[in-house]
Amino acid sequence: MYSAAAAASPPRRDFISVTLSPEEAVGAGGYNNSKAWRRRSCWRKWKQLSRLQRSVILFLFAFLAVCGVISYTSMGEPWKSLTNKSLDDQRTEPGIPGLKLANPAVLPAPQKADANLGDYPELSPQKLPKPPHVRRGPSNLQIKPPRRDVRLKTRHGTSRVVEEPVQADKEEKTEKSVISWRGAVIEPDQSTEPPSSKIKEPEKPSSVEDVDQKEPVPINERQMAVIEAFRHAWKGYKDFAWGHDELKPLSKSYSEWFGLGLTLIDALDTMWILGLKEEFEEARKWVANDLVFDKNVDVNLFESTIRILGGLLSTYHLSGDSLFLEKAKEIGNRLMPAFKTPSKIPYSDVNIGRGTAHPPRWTSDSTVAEVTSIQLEFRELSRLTGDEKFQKAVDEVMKHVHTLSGKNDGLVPMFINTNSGQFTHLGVYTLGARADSYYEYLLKQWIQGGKKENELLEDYMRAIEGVKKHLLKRSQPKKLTFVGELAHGHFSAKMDHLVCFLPGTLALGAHNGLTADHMKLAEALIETCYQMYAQVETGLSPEIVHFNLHAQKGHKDVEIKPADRHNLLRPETVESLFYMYRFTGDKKYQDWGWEILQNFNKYTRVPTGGYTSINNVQNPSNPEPRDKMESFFLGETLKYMFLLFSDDIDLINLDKYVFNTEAHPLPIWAPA
Ligand code: DMJ
Repeated sequence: MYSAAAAASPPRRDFISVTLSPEEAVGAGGYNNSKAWRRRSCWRKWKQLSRLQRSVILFLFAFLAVCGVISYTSMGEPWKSLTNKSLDDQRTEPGIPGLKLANPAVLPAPQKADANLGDYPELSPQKLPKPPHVRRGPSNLQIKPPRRDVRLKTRHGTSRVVEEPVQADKEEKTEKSVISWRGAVIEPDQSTEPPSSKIKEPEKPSSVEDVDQKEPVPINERQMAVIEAFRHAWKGYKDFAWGHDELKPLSKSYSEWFGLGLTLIDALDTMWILGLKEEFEEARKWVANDLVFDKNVDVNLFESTIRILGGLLSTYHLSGDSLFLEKAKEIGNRLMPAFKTPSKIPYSDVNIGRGTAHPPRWTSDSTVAEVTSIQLEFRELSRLTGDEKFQKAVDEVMKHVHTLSGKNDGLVPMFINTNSGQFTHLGVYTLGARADSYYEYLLKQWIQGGKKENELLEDYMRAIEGVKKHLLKRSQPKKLTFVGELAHGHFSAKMDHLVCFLPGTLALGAHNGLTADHMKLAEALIETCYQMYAQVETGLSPEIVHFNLHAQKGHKDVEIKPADRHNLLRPETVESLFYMYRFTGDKKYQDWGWEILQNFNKYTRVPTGGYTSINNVQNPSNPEPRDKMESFFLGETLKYMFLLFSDDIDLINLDKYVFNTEAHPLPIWAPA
């Protein structure tokens, strides 16, 4: 039994103590290691040696000492760089105490030019010396460094000097290739040489002249949240859908559309912009080893142009890696059969293995937005390859559409016939599905081509007037300006989420010198697009809304029909928020985007990796996940989020790049 007395008295311990004096120990032949004894014994032994033996030992000591000094000085450098490297590994993200930067953005931490560059060849897109697969980048990203030193800047605000070789003749011959903090290739003057031996020197875009020497802006906390979201999405794709078109995050599987790794290709330049080097390198390996276009598969011309061709071209521009240009050329060539039609208006589908093309089974029509939103990509492909056929084919479509009758004050119908070349289903006008990016590409081609192609501008200006005249109305009770639709003279207050590209496009036009009026309209429309999120229970927009034209008690501006209440993780509103913030600096646009990102995280994030489309934005307790992550979530939505939260106007400078309709930046060409 447990008693209080037993608990109070400490337990008894028995022990024996033994003490030995040093003398006793030695006398007994024991071990004595005292310092004094050791010194006496050594000296006695030294004295017992002959003079010759002592001289030999002294000489050996002197020799070893000299060797030691020499080897210490030669090992110092690697040791120092090793120490620096481990410090770099531990550095934290500026502005976010304690947050370790697992993957530094675009450029690695400063290193000496010659130190440890070969340590991580597979992780470093900006290796020195130049890796075999990276040829020189496109001319628009080549900027001439100062002669003696090249100052490289990282997004973390650090900079380093790469020392150039001392010998002048070596300087001329050595082909150096380093990549700046934003991925632009900085090389000694090579602008007379083409990117690849087979490729004609591309026309220089305007950005050649501008040397970006400003200090970069560090990544902020919201951008880090985007990186985290991207990584989460990528984890799902990598674990369950690697090399396939789309992730099905709930069933932990994938869906195939073209069988071309659509998500992976769409996400390449996003990874580059976000600075996810490891992920980028892994994806690059897949493109190099596993991306095969020689397959008996039907692809949609428009979708594969904007996602695959566009994605490869922009990745080529950002990375300078010729692999992507080679792949772009291949897919470009394989898509060309689509243009072999009686009218030269391309078919919607191409079999990229067989080299045949056809319209959908039920019609010989193509969609207007599809045939008029492939131009930025094919024109750029011609510029890079020197092969005019790509540009000729798509320019012909635009010229033809320019002359067509059936428009309503610049507004186009949704279908065009591939035999007759005429618009069909006349009388229905929308800025949404099937017509949307026609308007976007009028402006963007004009910008891409150096603002010289007047017909494009004319068509764009006329179309915006058409929008104002026929499609603009204001809702009740908040008087939100929205873009409806017109069907045979009847106005419908229906607006697709897709239309939310328009505020961004209008703002881009105003930035490029078009009427300030367009900016006013952009401001009004982006407010509406934001309300399409804010007025909904989950804070996420449905695919389509209907606006109330008459005030009714208890009714909001936005009404949602049961068939329209899904959300596919689409980018258009975030895209426009990005343009609006770039051009106005008004922080409210960043705050709106931040709200949207948080709601994506709340209602569409799948714990095991990936994000999913949902069926019901009106039900926060069960948004009904659809089990699909569209490739544009990584290609567009998260990229525009990251750019929206950035205060760095040089992070894809809008005076140097124009985004295709899938958010892949392509260079603006210099005026002739
Ligand atoms: C993307 O593929 C492109 O943005 C296209 O222009 C419209 N649809 C999706 C995104 O919503």
